[in-house]
Amino acid sequence: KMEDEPMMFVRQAHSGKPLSKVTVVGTGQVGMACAFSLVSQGITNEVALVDVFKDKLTGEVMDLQQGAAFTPSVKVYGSTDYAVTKDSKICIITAGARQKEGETRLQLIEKNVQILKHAVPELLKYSPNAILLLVTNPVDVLTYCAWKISGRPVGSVIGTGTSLDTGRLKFLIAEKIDISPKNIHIWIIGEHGDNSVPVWSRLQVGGVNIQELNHPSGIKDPKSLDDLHMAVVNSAYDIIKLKGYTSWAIGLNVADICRSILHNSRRIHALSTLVKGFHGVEDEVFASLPCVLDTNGISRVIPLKINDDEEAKFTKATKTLHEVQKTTGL
Ligand code: 6V0
Repeated sequence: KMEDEPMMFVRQAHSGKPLSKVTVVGTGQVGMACAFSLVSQGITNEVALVDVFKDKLTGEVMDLQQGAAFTPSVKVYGSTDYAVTKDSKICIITAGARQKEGETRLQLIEKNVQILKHAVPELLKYSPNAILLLVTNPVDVLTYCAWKISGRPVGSVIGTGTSLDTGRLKFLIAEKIDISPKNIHIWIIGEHGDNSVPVWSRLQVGGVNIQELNHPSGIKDPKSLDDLHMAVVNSAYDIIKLKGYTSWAIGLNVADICRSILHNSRRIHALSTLVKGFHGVEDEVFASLPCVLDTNGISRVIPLKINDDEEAKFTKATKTLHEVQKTTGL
């Protein structure tokens, strides 16, 4: 008889399970690439979207929800009201102006600081312990601003920083020598974008140092390395010229960072954080270094050994960033 049959679908009681909800603020090209990557890979089971532009937001929410039959089980919803973000573990900020053709990242600052002054307190009102993950440009300066506005511990306010630059470089090297990008060990540190610093002295492929690598592509030739870095620096400009914005690589990158946090993975990513005390930096400035990610955000910065030339470029970039930070008055 039906009554005697065991219950097949017992709902688990909610027993203080760690939070895994992810909020994405800004449903433009970048925000939606982040949301799509999170949903399609099932990195979280709940995504909340926020934007000021209601029609676009509603359309994006409907469109993504209607993929539910084809993805891992993820709840997607959105609102112009930040109440929808309640109890988020991670809040990703992609809202704001993006570079127009020929515009630099640093030129975006004024508009985007204003957005943060509203968004950060609203997010923390509903998720006081959330990790803030900044994507909006100029990402290093805005991560510093978000940290100041938030009053949160430094490890819980993170910028994507040079994780994208590093990923781009891994891809370009991988293509050149026909090895998976996952086996290329290289860091780009410092400022995301124009003044980023590739740490060539630490480049390894499957444990083999660059100087010992005899590949027919001549990859270890300094000119070849310089060209690869220039290609990374020009990536955003080239892609913006061709399609108007960049989205897929940053979306995948953000999802990968969220995975590391939500899985308490202790993986290392190049992220924007407070670099005072590293490589001779004395200013309270945000820039990228390799960082360990766990469930609370950045737990440690890796004291990477770099050569004098790399250190000089790193400290020069932090000086510029510090000057720009000061203009925000935060
Ligand atoms: P977009 O497509 O113009 O989207 C921006 C979105 O933000 C729009 O939907 C706006 O309606 C929304 N918005 C504006 N003001 C607010 C507000 N106050 N509150 C909520 N939402 C708001 O831009 P796109 O998505 O292409 O780029 C977003 C940002 O990401 C830009 O600053 C880019 O420069 C930056 N990127 C950063 C990268 C990185 O590596 N850190 C990489 C790519 C782009």
